[in-house]
Amino acid sequence: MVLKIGVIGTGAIGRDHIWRIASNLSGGQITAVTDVNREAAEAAAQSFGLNASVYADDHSLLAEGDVDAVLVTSWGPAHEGSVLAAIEAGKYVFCEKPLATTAEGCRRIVDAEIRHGKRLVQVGFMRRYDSGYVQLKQAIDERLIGEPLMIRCAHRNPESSPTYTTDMAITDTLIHEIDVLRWLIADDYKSVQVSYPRKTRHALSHMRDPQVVMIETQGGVLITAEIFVNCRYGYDIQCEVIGEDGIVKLPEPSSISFRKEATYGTRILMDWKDRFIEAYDREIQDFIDSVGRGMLQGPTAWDGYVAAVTADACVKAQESGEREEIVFDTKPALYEERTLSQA
Ligand code: NAI
Ligand code: ISE
Repeated sequence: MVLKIGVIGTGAIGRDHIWRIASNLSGGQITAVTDVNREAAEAAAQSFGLNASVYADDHSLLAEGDVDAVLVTSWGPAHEGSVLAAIEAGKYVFCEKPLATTAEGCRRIVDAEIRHGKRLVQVGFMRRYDSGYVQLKQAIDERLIGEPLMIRCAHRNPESSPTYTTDMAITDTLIHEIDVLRWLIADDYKSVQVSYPRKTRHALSHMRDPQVVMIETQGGVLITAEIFVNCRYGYDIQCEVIGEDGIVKLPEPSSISFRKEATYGTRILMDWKDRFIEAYDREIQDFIDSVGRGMLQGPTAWDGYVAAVTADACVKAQESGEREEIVFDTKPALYEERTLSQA
């Protein structure tokens, strides 16, 4: 059976997911699209020979479109409304991060899903599908390094856009580490503190960049995460877990090495789209397959909620300079079962 999919938001990642469903993946067909930018929606509807229907907004797409599921790939502030409307319509929904821009918004989605009585929502935390992180998790679960004690990571982007602000380093960027690290070590967060080193001359005047976030987990693991969104040299994701008996490190993306002009080197990717291309393929394929089986197994709305609560505490710590507590509601029973990529 082919899953009929509607896309809400046909910007960069919306078009990227449309391309992968049309070209790389199996079992899915884009039948409907919408975007507040009608021209963008119309162009996407005709891309890759799709001939999908264009709708004025998410509500009309959900009500009139021939869709079994939707991808929410619009701007973050629009996610909550579209996800709630999809749940209301009883449709499966894949939502790009952030699930909602506030913890309260994520909680409303969790509550709507609980009222529906079944998981309908998968959040786009694609790193859980990256083969490097999967290998790290396997090594930790097999106790290769004993108990994890510390994690050191870095999230570096070559440059940030003029609309990017200091808090977005948390809500837009670090949010990936916030999700993948708790999944990696099966632990939750307890507190956070943020420090700023000297500012790079490449950052715009309204921004602090880089920054260092220190998170303590409930199990006592200390995470140090550097976020540097104007590093210039490349898109670079680093993660190293230091345990009682050894260290495991995220592999570098595979690439040829070269010898030229007295240099031995290798290229560094510049774009998130390329760095995690296989992970995006796997997460969307998993969504299509799981909907087909009637049971989602990817990152949950609860994971979206936990990430938002943690991000809120990180932003508070950015502002206060103090150590801030991270406090979650009790995990609802709907999210208790442990599946493939759930924490
Ligand atoms: P973008 O700005 O390129 O595209 C967003 C699109 O959504 C635009 O075409 C805009 O017109 C449309 N839009 C806004 N409000 C809408 C609404 N109410 N209904 C329908 N369409 C609406 O942004 P981009 O980079 O594609 O990001 C979209 C989302 O994906 C963001 O939440 C972002 O954080 C997330 N993202 C995730 C990545 C990942 O690594 N998982 C990578 C890049 C983005
Ligand atoms: C972007 O929205 C993403 O999700 C990328 O994965 C991240 O590296 C980047 O910093 C964000 O702006």
